[in-house]
Amino acid sequence: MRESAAARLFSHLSARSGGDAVVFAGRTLTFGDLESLSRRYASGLAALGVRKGDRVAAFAESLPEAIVAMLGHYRLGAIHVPINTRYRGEEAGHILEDAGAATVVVRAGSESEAVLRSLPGKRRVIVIGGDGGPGAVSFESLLESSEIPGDPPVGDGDPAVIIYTSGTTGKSKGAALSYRALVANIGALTRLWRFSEADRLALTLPLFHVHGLCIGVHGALLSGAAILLFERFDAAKVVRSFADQGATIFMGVPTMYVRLLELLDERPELAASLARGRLFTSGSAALPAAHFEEFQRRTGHRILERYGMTETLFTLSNPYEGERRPGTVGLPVPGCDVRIVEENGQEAGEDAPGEVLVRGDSLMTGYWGKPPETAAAFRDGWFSTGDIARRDAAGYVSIVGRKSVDVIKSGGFKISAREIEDVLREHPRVREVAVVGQPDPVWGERIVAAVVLRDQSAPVDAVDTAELLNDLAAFTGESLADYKRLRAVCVLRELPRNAMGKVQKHRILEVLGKE
Ligand code: MLC
Ligand code: AMP
Repeated sequence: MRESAAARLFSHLSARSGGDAVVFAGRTLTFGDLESLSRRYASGLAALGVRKGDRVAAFAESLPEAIVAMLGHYRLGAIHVPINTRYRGEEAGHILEDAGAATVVVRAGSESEAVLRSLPGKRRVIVIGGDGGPGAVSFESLLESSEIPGDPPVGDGDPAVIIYTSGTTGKSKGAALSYRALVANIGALTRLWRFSEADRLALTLPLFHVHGLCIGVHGALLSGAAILLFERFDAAKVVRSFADQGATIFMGVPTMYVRLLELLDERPELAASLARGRLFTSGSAALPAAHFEEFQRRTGHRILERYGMTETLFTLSNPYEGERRPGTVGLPVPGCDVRIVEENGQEAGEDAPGEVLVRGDSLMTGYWGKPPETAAAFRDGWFSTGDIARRDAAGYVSIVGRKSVDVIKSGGFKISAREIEDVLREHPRVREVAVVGQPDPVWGERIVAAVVLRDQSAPVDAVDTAELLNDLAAFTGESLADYKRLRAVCVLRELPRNAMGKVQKHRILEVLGKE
């Protein structure tokens, strides 16, 4: 009988029980430890009443416990719902409500714990590294339970995780990803990239998005590689992991490569440590060709760029052995069908721009609890990514833009312009506002707002924009994550609109470009 997808995820836990699985701050968990701890945690959770299909949220930083928790949730058939730890009350509260997560894992003393405690509603809180406190359960106490026996009670099509992602609408939606999608796609991608038991992956990406959680954690589980886990990205620590901890792979968003290159500018001798690595990959946003070339010049490595999306996982990748072309995201990953179509649905010709449509096992089963939104995201069984791309004669795809101006990508985080506009409209000084992503060399895009003030008594160029920016940024900071902070503001007499009254955001970008 064919091994189930879940069984494949767990296979190295017993087969490589003595091998390093997660190394974190001087602590090492072997695959055998992951096996035993996840069985104990699952059994403790079951005793609390958590059942198959229940959603359990993890509002916790990158810690080995977060990986144990995820595996424990899988063992029960509970659905793992990671939450961005930069989120403030409303953002996190929305996910807990939308997913119907009655149980949440947090770290004692963290900002997430404070955010969680401030939220209305009753839920079961599991606290890592503390005694639990009033009304909470200590994570460590659950590890004292006896090991739950047997295999995860799940089918390949059951959801393993729900990952929340912003879209063109204000509030985030949860993409439900099945065991089949995770194992088929991450298995294919990591085979393509030759992940093996000999690898040690320096993982500094957060564990609440598909980049870090799916390629990072699931890729390591499927291939038996070790994870060198970091609580946050730090360029110097990444270099040290190659020098001292035997790291062989680093995966990053382009902003992380900017930081690594800045460090190499200051200390060129560190390039030798990175040169020892086997593979450097980039994704989540476009890697400028100049960074690719500079990194190669310094370290000898050609960064392998690939393309993905929460809803589809990873559908295009440069080859491991063939040519890695800067400025492109390569060719379809095995198991993924990729089309580039014009507005009328016809296949775009060679080098002609069109929308990327994707089909295959890697796709989400749907947005959690949102059948109409799910249906709207598909065209005849193909998922519409909203990304605009071209395919060259050799089949290499380049991402050249996005259909919606309301989606911003900054430092690899997806941000909804509408969500920020909705908050800014509540500010007493703001009559109208339009938020856009302005191209930025470090972040890819930075968040900028064009504002029409209620008080029109002063000429627009007499407004103190530095003061206004501080005021508006402080205001959004009360309810939105730090990375959604406005980085610049311009004051207009009125927003540019077309004949239908629709705000023309590209014209705002033109105004900003001239400033
Ligand atoms: C941090 N800051 C950001 C930011 N991250 N600003 C804009 N965009 C971001 N992404 C700001 C903070 O608000 C703060 O601003 C200042 O930077 C310092 O904060 P920090 O926490 O010290 O920053 P740092 O740790 O350096 O974070 C940078 C980063 C981080 C690049 C490491 O953004 C990151 O982890 N990005 C990865 C996101 C990711 O995993 N995406 C994958 C999505 S999945 P101030 O003003 O308060 O000082 C996906 C699919 C696919 O996209 O294909 O992979
Ligand atoms: P997310 O919804 O956070 O998963 O982000 C997915 C989006 O990130 C995609 O729709 C693309 O817009 C963008 N993206 C991912 N990888 C790349 C890449 N290599 N180049 C350009 N854009 C990318």
